[in-house]
Amino acid sequence: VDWQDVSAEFSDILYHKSACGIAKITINRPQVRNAFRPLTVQEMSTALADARYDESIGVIILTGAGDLAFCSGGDQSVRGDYGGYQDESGVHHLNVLDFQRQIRTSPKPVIAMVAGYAVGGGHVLHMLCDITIAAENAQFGQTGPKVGSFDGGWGASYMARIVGQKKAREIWFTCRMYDAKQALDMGLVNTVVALDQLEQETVQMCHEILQNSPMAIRCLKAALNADCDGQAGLQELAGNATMLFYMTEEGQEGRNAFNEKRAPDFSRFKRNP
Ligand code: 2NE
Repeated sequence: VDWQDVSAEFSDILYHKSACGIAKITINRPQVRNAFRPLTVQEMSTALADARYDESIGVIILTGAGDLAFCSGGDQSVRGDYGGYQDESGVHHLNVLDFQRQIRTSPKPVIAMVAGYAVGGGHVLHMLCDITIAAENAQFGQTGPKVGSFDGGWGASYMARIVGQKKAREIWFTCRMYDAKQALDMGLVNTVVALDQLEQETVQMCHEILQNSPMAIRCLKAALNADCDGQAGLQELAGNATMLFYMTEEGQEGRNAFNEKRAPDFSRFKRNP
């Protein structure tokens, strides 16, 4: 892939785009196994929003720099005593939870490309991605109960949807690590590939997705989310229905009638069975 580096404004991440429609967000803190601090999350969020609004982009890859880790979760060295991770000015954040929502509601598929450790909050991030491609050296697990933390949101409930209630409890209660093969067997990842093939295989998956209807994929993602996400999921799915309705002559007749100060005439529109 002919990646164009568009990272200029960032310090904790790298941000690349390809002419073929892929954006790649790379957590670039390999010295701490790509743990995120508030700034890291803020930058990932800015990049993901950019990819969402860039019409040339159809798929987004989320990954970590180097071969040793995708992401090791929240940076424990800046975890404060007042409910979050401290930024430069001492304000405490759990902004990764907002970023989780952003991945979830991105109408463009987000693919986790995992080499090495995906643990703690990093494990939850890969789970929230639509698809995970793992290298053979990948290791997965939660560490919260060991380090005095937990994610009882999607980190628990969505995990249980993926691996089942018994396994989710084992993963959280024991803080065991699982290799790529075990993760594949649990349905936590889509495929396992050789480390030196990781990006190639991920890009291949992106190309396959890019050939398909963006609207169909967008609606399918919202529908799959809606099954798990309660009223927020329904809102997302219904928003797509509204978007499609606005694109129809029937929807436009209502707007036109209002703007032209006349009664709407819906008589020419069929009532489909
Ligand atoms: C990731 C893991 C298993 C890697 O082990 P290993 O043996 O390959 O590396 P090592 O030596 O542990 O780590 C290398 C360097 O990275 C730092 C380490 O302190 C070490 O630094 P130096 O000794 O070289 O100076 N490092 C690694 N992970 C870090 C982290 N998360 N924060 C700060 N520094 C980190 C192993 O390192 C590990 O288990 N890491 C901790 C994983 C963890 O507990 N993450 C936090 C979970 S809680 C969370 O993410 C969270 C949440 O639950 C809810 C909301 C938001 C966040």
